Amino acid sequence: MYTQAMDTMGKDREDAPKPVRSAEEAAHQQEFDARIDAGEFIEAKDWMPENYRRTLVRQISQHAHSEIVGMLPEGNWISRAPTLKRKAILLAKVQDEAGHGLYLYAAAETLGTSRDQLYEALHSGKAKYSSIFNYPTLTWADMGVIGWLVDGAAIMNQVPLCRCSYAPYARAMVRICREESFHQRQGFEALLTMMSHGSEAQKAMVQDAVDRWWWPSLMMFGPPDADSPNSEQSMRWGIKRISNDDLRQKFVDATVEQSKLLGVTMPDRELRWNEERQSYDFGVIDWKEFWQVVGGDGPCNRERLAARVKAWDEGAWVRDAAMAHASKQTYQEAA
Ligand code: FAQ
Repeated sequence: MYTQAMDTMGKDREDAPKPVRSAEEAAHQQEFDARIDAGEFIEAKDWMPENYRRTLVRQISQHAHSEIVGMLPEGNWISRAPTLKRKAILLAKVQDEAGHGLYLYAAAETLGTSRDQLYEALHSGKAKYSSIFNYPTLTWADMGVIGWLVDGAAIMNQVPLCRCSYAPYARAMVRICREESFHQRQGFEALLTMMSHGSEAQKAMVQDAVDRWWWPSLMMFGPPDADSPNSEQSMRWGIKRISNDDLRQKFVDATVEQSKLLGVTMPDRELRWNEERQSYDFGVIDWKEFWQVVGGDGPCNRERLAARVKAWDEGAWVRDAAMAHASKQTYQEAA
């Protein structure tokens, strides 16, 4: 059965009959458009077009799911961190990611979608989350490379979201970006330590991790602008401020310079400085691989989803106990 709540997580239903607009609604729309054009922020209680609401629920919930699923590849290494210091840093980072997921679920809830609906969409495989978290973490160097490249790409994409037109999302992003910045630095520092003081085997392990994560990191920014169905409208609404391709290019330009400091090589023979554009040219991304991973057929998609569903099922007794405790308190207060 089709419900409006389900629709908030999907795309516009093109086959649905277009509603007839009242004069009042048309006035609301006009005011909304003027506020967007003036660069104003929209708050949860403000009137907004349904498509704007749906687009935000889609993006914010995908973002929240990415943070929560994104805990899994690194969680895999907490018990195997090489020193107490690295273990403490990794634990803190993974906990931060849980926090980011919670801020984002809360931001999505302000749009009228419940947390249970969002989780249901993730657990049933209907909702998307970032492609990057469907790759395996094979060595300790992957922890450094995730910080450097994955968090680095996340920051590049998320700093403009601090100016997103929907205020609750923008506010969540300010806090998230501050923490992501620490995540990126710890990753770079862990790699620098291995590259400057490590054994030959450790250096080779870092290079191997860079080789495996470079291309998937570039895919994090989404499809090329020409193949991005949501970009144009999202840019017009001020949800996205910089396009997928422009952010990807900024990321390449920043990280290639950082790779020189580390002493690693990006696995791309076509990577070279373009004097005219004052930017790096880079090779062609394997978009077939990207769509395959987004479609649920990446190296770890099934494992990631199964881990989330298992955690949800095994946590049922905690949720039940918390609800029983809360209702007992309410009963006592009322008595
Ligand atoms: N993976 O038309 P567009 C992190 C989908 S957080 C999977 O360009 P849009 C922190 C897209 O949803 C990382 N799907 O879409 C961390 C759409 O499908 P739909 C997550 C992707 O929304 C670090 C379709 O392709 N960050 O890393 C991907 O305008 C370390 C067409 O694409 C965010 O979510 C992808 N990579 O632009 C945690 C940031 N790319 O929904 C742990 C917020 C595209 O129409 C450890 N999101 N798709 O069925 C955004 O900025 C945007 O949503 C984009 C996509 C740029 C991701």
